[in-house]
Amino acid sequence: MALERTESKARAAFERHGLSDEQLVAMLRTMLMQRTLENRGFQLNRQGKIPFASASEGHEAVQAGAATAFERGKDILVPYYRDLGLELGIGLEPYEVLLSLFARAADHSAGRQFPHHYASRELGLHTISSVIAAQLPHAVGAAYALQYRGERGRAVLTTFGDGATSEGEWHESVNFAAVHRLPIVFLCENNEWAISTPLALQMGQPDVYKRATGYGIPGIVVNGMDPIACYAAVREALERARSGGGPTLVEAKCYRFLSHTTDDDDRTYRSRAEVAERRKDDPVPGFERLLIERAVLSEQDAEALKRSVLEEVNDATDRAEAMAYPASTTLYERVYAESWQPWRE
Ligand SMILES: Cc1ncc(C[n+]2csc(CCOP(=O)(O)OP(=O)(O)O)c2C)c(N)n1
Ligand SMILES: [Mg+2]
Repeated sequence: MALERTESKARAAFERHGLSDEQLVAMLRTMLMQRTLENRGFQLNRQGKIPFASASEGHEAVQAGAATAFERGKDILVPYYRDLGLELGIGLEPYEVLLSLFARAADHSAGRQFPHHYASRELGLHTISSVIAAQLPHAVGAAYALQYRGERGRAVLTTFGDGATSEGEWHESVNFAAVHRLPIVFLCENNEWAISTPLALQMGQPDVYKRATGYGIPGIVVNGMDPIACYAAVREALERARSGGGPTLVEAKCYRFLSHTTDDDDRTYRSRAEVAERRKDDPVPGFERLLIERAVLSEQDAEALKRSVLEEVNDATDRAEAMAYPASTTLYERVYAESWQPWRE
């Protein structure tokens, strides 16, 4: 009886924005999967098995929240390179991630895209470019197409880092979307670093969302370490976009815990003390603790969840590693649509 009362009190005090237990556990699973896969990428790189992996530790909450607000089969995602959790959250499989990292023939692009640069028509996942802010005019173009074709109820979600907001394309894209009231959400994952450039050297005032005022669109700021708050902010913005209310700029304040990629060494430009201090806000154990405290899942359930994620990643690693590299005779395939060879035209 006493236990029941405690449980119901915990549940009553819990702002879940309409998310069911199943959705909350699915969000935690996506976050754990993202963390485990990123870890695997670094391990495989250090073992000399793959040339490169990127790192999104610290971005799990914003990405799991945004992915839950995204409507599969309707919305279009135009992400940037640090969005593994968003991609997993909308349906990308861990095995597909490993195929990309191992650059095997069975990968969507036959191992010819940069690692972690996914694309899927089925999932509404636009192909990714590593050129900073280059995705934004594409995202705005997709939103313009939705509006032009009168496809109501659909929206584009596009993401970028704090550094990307210094690019001309960022300003042009936000302005164009604002002028035409396009169905788009601009989600900034502000992790305070652009490789080795700190926020203070990136912009004169550190709140990206405030720029929305200058373009005449709503701007929202959210704690990027809180997946439920991120879900609520992105959902509100996507609903506005889908219902003809125009664009929104959402800024999620997060932090990049690891080096920029496996090719970077962040010890050369920031202190271990800074990183250790920010780790106290780590959203993955934080969300797990919250869900246990609020009786959404038990400690045993959480342990089982972590075991199942690790088993899935181990299995995906073994399967992907056993696959063949693409044959050299297929060099020109799966680069352009329908294996088009523009240099032969
Ligand atoms: C146009 C362009 N300039 C520079 C680079 C090199 N570069 C790759 S990632 C990066 C930092 C971007 O930082 P931010 O937008 O904050 O995203 P984050 O990596 O922190 O998530 C830079 C400068 C690039 N890829 N494209
Ligand atoms: Mg950044």
